[in-house]
Amino acid sequence: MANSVTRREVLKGSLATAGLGVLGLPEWALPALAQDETLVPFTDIPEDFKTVPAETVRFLDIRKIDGSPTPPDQFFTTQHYGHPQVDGATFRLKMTGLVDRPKDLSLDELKALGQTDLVAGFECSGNSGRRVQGLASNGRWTGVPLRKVLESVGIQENGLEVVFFGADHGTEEVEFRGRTFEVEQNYGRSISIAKAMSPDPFLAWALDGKPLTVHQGYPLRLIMPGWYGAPNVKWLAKVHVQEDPYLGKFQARWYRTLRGEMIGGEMMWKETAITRMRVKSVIARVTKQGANLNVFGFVLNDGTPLKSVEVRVDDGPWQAATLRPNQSQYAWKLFDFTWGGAAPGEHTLVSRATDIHGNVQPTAEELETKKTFLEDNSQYPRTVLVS
Ligand SMILES: Nc1nc2c(c(=O)[nH]1)N[C@H]1C(S)=C(S)[C@@H](COP(=O)(O)O)O[C@H]1N2
Ligand SMILES: [Mo]
Repeated sequence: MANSVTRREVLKGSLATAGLGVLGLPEWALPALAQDETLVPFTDIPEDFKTVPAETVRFLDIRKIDGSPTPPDQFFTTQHYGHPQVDGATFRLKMTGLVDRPKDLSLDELKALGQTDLVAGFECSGNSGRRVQGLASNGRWTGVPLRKVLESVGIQENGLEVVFFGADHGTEEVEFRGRTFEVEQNYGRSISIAKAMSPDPFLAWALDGKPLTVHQGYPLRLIMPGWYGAPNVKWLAKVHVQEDPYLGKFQARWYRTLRGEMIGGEMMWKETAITRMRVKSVIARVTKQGANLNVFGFVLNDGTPLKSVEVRVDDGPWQAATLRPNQSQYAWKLFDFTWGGAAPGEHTLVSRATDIHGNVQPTAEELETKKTFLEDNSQYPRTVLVS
């Protein structure tokens, strides 16, 4: 653990005397603690971990999660081509392709089609322990159901997919049998017509009751409740209905999972697109109160109700954690676990979530047949130093 805050550094109290938490944040930036409650430091956070590694990239400091949705200025953020500047006043969403009435819709016209409000959390499919699980957040979004927008233009019978293009673009190399073509393209993702017409997807213009920030896709983005970040297209510029599957880079090539599964006694290798979130629980904060340790964390998944969240301390048995009430089907789910009588020293804590369909959060070893690093929902053991 050469790369981590060492036990010695924590013990000698250098961080405490500087008044800084392990991520270099002042302690007051954390949710209010009870008077007799103190933060228990994690010893597994890489020393060089920064929550804001670049102007357009931000990780959430998951220790700051409380019961309310993530504030926009803390919401994690990342993208491929940087930030396009879009003027909300002159903005028009282009509706093109296999539709009866192609249209350019202003924000006001979209708002007149219907309004829905949903707390929905998501993580980047590349989120993992390497980023202290900070590529995840939970927002309250306001927007218009996608179905309403599609009904207003009418989908033609031969339409198969709806493709969403952002205003952001870049030059990409497209390889074909040893030849490479350089083409300019926009960020694009697609879903089936059936999914597009289902009640869930919506086009959001607000986060936390305010217009979207530039980071989150101002003025309009797609929200796919229960799905990973990549399909949630920001700076939405064009919605295009087509007869063929969309095979753009960020749909078919960049965001892919290669995984081996035993099916009918045979190993089957599958390459799949990044869609629904795999069930993942994360221990986000540990505090000490008297002789008890309060262990707190979150779960993200595809919206399937959970059967259980369990916590294991060191080599002990799995023990049930308590789930807080859901904010919505698609909000992240928060859990608490109380551990009585922790001896001073370093301990390992790990959690695992199980949904009602029997999907169990796997261990890292159980994920070994997943060869690509996306969709890493493995159990995330945390080390803490109890004083
Ligand atoms: N237009 C556009 N939308 C995009 C992306 C992008 O590069 N361009 N990146 C996607 C990815 S990979 C993620 S994880 C989420 C991040 O959303 P956030 O910045 O609001 O957290 O945006 C998605 N939507
Ligand atoms: Mo992502």
